[in-house]
Amino acid sequence: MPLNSIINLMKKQDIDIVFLNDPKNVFYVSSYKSDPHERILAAILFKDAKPLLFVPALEENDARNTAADFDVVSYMDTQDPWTVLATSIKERHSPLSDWSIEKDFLTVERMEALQTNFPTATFEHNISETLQKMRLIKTEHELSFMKEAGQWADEALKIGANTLREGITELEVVAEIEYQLKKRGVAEMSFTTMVLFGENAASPHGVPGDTKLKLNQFVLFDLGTMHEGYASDVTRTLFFGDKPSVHQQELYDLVLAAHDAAMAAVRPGITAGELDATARKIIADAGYGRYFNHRLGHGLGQGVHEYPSIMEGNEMVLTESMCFSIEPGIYIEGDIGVRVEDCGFVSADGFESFTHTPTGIDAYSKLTN
Ligand SMILES: [Mn+2]
Repeated sequence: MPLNSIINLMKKQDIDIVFLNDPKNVFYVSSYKSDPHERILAAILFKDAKPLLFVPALEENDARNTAADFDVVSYMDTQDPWTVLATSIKERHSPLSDWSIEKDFLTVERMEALQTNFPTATFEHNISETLQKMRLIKTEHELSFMKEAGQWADEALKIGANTLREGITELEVVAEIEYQLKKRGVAEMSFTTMVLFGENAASPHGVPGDTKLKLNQFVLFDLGTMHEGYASDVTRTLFFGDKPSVHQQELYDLVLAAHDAAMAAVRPGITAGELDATARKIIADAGYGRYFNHRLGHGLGQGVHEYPSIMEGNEMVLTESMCFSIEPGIYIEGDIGVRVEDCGFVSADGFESFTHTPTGIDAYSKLTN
């Protein structure tokens, strides 16, 4: 339980109050997920008292029904939230001197409001890094959500593959994937769904448009779904047509070899930089190094921009239950783009993927029969 771990840490380090207002951290400790926009949402943890969840009045019922370990306190838009908050905190009969705050998130304005209301308190401790490190290592609970998000991403690829036909546009394929997923209860994608035909895939961050699909083209899908607040992320490059050219086959096989080598190299103890190098060497040795123009992968959790970053120079040691993507690619402008990506976690002896869609240049037929 993240909440108990933090409270134990507070006791050890003699921290009286932890003030969290990053919605991701609030969700992590309370299970209450919300985007409060400009309003204040905060989880306040005490060394010696029950934690508080501070929410706008319109969210009070949702928060109460979700955050069982918290007392929920709310404020109306017409009230000064800081006055309400300060009153509730002072009622806790817990020491209020040493605060730990999110130095990477708390705005100066909010910091000043806290100082005004608690003039004798100190705000020196920084809880940000502690939470980042905790969130790196997923609990069983989190892993189970991510596995389910991965299954839906696999399903999305299947829908996408079965939608392909000559003349269909990239955006039509995106629309069909998201329509079918929503009908099955998937409310949210992890990021903007990407479907790119042929040379459009030569931009790793390409934007789907009205390009029509032709025979003997690659179709690059990069997508993910959210499940219970956790993301998945998968990429497949499918060959649509009769027979790939030698060039298409060569580049596809190269990217897949890099992907497979990296997947096989994961184990507790390898560094992020070493893992990146494993895949990069295969592509570079074949002469395409300069066309693999991004890091091998990124961390994954409540979003797709978490730690660890799987890139050259990152000496972070990968350990069990860290989650990330492995996604080598080759991009040649005006010609071709190929990427193969799976996401998963470090297990006791390797990499366990959340996504299981077939790979290989014949994957399209496996998804559509
Ligand atoms: Mn990714």
